[in-house]
Amino acid sequence: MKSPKSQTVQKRLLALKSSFWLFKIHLKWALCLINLVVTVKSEFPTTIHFNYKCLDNGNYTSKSTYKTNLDTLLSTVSPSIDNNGFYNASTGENFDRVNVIALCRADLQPYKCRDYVKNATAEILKKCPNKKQATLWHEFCMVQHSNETIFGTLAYSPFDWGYSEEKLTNLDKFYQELNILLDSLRNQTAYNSSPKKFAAASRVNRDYETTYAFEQCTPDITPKECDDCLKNSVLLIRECCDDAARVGILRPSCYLRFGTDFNFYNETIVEILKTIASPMPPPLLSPPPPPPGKDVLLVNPNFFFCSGIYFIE
Ligand SMILES: *[C@@H]1O[C@H](CO)[C@@H](O)[C@H](O)[C@H]1NC(C)=O
Ligand SMILES: *[C@@H]1O[C@H](CO)[C@@H](O)[C@H](O)[C@H]1NC(C)=O
Ligand SMILES: *[C@@H]1O[C@H](CO)[C@@H](O)[C@H](O)[C@H]1NC(C)=O
Ligand SMILES: *[C@@H]1O[C@H](CO)[C@@H](O)[C@H](O)[C@H]1NC(C)=O
Ligand SMILES: *[C@@H]1O[C@H](CO)[C@@H](O)[C@H](O)[C@H]1NC(C)=O
Ligand SMILES: CC(=O)N[C@H]1CO[C@H](CO)[C@@H](O)[C@@H]1O
Repeated sequence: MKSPKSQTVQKRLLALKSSFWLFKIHLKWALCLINLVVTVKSEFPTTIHFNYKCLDNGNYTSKSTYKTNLDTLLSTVSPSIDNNGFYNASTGENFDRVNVIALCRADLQPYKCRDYVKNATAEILKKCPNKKQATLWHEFCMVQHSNETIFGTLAYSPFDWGYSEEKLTNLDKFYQELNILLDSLRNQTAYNSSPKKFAAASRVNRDYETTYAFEQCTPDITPKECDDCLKNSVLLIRECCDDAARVGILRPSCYLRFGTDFNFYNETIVEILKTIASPMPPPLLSPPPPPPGKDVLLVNPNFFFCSGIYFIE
């Protein structure tokens, strides 16, 4: 990993900066309205931010089979991405083989996922022209293409981050509280049994009204790998981001974001997905009694149950 500190100056105010200013404007209006309406719900930031990394591991030329394959493959992403917001596919043979993975943030409606992913697949070609390997994080989705196999592979890098101008105060207390929230979300994200590997929640603490956090992994890695990926992202928080009040850590295999006061995720969808996922019955609650005199593979039903859902609250 390269030293995150050295990039701090250039990275300052990256992705989350203008959403913060938007938020401030919203907040002013919200404060004006607060006597009139009981609940003031904030909206998603309207500005779409992009982070991307073009890898210097091979170029393709504009007339090549590789380019044709890449264009073809990227054009299938938006129409084919599933309702869980995940897509992986490959096309071509040998040195012309292209692989792609796309993942939408779990709190998006499918039609928005398709729109954003369409935009992201077009952007990645613009941002990383002629590059065989590239990763782009759109505000609401991630697209990655490579000539190497990427499906089912835990990838910490390339990685990137974004953070706000607004700084935290009372750091030790804040990070202590934040870690409780992030650890519990990490467990839920990695070990929940739904096809969407994510968790989101908020936590009230003394100095900041509320901290909101969101974690997600691509569904093609193991729970343990997801857990490791997010653990690494948590460790980066205090190194990358100047103790900012809003931070996003972007990796190919996992996504982590938190922010104070402003709820950046769609709580309605998060709640719906929680109620769908929570009561999931363990698949083998009462296994049939083994027929006498035969060897059987005993499966502890608690394994399924315990590796299932960890919704706290
Ligand atoms: C991907 O491209 C790089 C650079 O052209 C090459 O060194 C590498 O072997 C390729 N990988 C595969 C799996 O073809
Ligand atoms: C790819 O092209 C860039 C310039 O666009 C060049 O600097 C780089 O060395 C090339 N990489 C390879 C592996 O040929
Ligand atoms: C992607 O969307 C952004 C704004 O949301 C827009 O500025 C950009 O032009 C779009 N890119 C493409 C390739 O359509
Ligand atoms: C996360 O889950 C592990 C077991 O899977 C458990 O030991 C640990 O206490 C859990 N942590 C939290 C914060 O829930
Ligand atoms: C959140 O999701 C709900 C339910 O799908 C939708 O009606 C609402 O427009 C979404 N909010 C935003 C800000 O996208
Ligand atoms: C969910 C999904 O599309 N999975 C596919 C990803 O790619 C691998 C390898 O090409 C397939 O085996 C999976 O079915």
